[in-house]
Amino acid sequence: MDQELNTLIEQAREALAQADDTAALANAKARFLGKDGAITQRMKTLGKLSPEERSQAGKRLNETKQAVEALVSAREQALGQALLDARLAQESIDITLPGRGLGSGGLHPLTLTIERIEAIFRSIGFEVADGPEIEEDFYNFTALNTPENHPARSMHDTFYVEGQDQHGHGLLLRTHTSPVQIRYARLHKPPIKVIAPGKTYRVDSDATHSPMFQQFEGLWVDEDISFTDLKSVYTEFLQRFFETTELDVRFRPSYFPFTEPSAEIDMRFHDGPLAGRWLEVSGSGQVHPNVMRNYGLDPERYMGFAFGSGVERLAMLRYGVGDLRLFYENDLRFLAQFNR
Ligand code: 2NM
Repeated sequence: MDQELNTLIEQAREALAQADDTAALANAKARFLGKDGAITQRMKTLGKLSPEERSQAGKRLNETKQAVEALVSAREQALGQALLDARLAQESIDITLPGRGLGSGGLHPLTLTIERIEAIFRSIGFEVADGPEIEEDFYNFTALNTPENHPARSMHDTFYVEGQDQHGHGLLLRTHTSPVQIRYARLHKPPIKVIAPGKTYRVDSDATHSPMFQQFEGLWVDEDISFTDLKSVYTEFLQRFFETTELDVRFRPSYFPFTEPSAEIDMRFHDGPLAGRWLEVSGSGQVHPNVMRNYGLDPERYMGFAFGSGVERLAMLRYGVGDLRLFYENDLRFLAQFNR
């Protein structure tokens, strides 16, 4: 009997040593201590023995059971420690690696572009003005000589805001920054030299149009100026913006309700990847007499020149960006390139 139980303990020791995960360990444990396990089976046979034999055999069997239980818990501990060691080794942190750094952040390429535009125009005597993005119908269209039935006023082109302001005026998201110039011109005496950069909104969305885009419009009102002043200012701006005098500028007749005559401004690089191609960069013109009257100024006395350009378009040309949408996707791999 003793010999048999010693063999049982040795078998358990061996089975447990071979169990190298929790499932195998549970199986091995069940083989000896489970409901049908070797030790449990023997417990059940004790009842057939005489009282003296039973006490003796029971004592021996209990000792055996305790020995096996001790083996099981030792194995459980060893295995648990091994699993923990493996996890720690796998999830360990190499503290000798260099840190990721604080990531100092930077300005958006369109913000950098607007700052650049502002600096150039300030240096040639222009002020920078801004105004509301939710604008009154009057400042956005009516004051700019845009008739009631003009297509730009349709729901297909303009985002209208529900309700009215406290004076009963219809509201919309400004479609250009010209209303800022109306507001500015009504508060200042000529000579007026101002640019109005900022966000504008139109119902439009594809590879070259975003429903929100940024513009800067310029206005110069004085007594003795002519179209040549507009030409020289804008040409100077382009040369400074692109950091080269190796470019041509042309004014091509066009139409805007708020200017007469009106012109598109095209430019052409002499060198580089875009060399030789005319690129449209701005609209422009002489301020329409009706608009001049809405400034509160006499069109017989004052001349005005205005232009309106897209910030995204100029930034794309300057940085060689092929898709407008990159500016608005907030992908850091794109944005980080402008802050090095
Ligand atoms: C453009 C093209 C031509 C423009 C006109 C005015 C104002 F207020 F003086 F009437 N501001 N901006 C203008 C003129 C804008 O954008 C394509």
